[in-house]
Amino acid sequence: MIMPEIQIQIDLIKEKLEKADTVTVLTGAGISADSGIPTFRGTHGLWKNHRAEELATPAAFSKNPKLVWEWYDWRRGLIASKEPNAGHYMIAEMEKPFTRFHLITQNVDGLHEKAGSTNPVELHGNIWKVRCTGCHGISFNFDVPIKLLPMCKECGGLLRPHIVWFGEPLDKIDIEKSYAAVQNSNVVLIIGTSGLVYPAASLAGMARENGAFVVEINLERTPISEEMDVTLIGKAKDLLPFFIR
Ligand code: BJW
Ligand code: ZN
Repeated sequence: MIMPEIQIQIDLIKEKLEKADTVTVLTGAGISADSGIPTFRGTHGLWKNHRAEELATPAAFSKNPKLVWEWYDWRRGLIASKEPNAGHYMIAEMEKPFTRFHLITQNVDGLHEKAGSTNPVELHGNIWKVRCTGCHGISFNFDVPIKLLPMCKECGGLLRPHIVWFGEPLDKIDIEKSYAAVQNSNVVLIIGTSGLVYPAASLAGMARENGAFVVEINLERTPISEEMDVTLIGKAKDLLPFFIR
């Protein structure tokens, strides 16, 4: 049973999507929460009493690479046991009806591609890739568990997760693609992100300034809700099926 005020919001979003030819979706950890992957913030985001913010930094890795790798190894094991949910599949389905469709994700779990999305921009990297701290070579590594500490086959250097940590720059091409996508979209959907981490959090405002109709789907309002045309409160996996045409 859908509340009438939510139905009005859904109908408005559907109308905007009907008329749109360029659509961008930005996702965060909330889309994968429905697959059983914990989000970063809130009480469920803790790992052995460490907060993600304490582990996902270059300083934490320099100080204690084993601790940081143990956290990533735990997360890789968890992610490997999970499957995409209806939300991921609906987003993959949304690629079809529009002339241009862009998917930007802050997630590193690879579940969008597993659900069939083609070429998502992975703003914060990918947990299945490793990067050498010596020669900077990037490769896939799907070992679960991964042998700690992992070393580079080319130069013997220490490998790190190919993930963007706090204070590190995002890939220039990824960020340019993301800005161009939101600046040229008729509709932008911001799904399951707390809107706390920049520059990803700036994409909603940028979209709105450029005339897009901006929709947020989240369990609760966020610091970027003010920048939205509509905030739909609910689970991504329950709400996204309304927008398939
Ligand atoms: C559901 C749901 C359901 C639950 N359905 N919803 C401007 C202002 C202030 C600060 C900065 C700024 N610009 C840059 C900064 C600094 C910093 C930053 O943003 N800090 C803020 C926290 C204050 N940014 C950076 O450092 C970035 N780098 C940078 O800017 O570099 C500049 C530079 C240039 C040149 C040289 C050097 C530097 C890098 C940011 C990297 C973020 N990395 C992380 C960790 C690595 C990934 C990993 O290990 O997995 O990425 S942090 C973590 O947060 C992770 C996430 O991708 C990211 C975003 O989190 P997300 O996805 O929003 O998850 P949650 O948990 O926060 O929220 C989940 C949401 O889902 C909640 O709202 C729920 O309600 C909802 N939800 N279930 C729908 N079923
Ligand atoms: Zn190397």
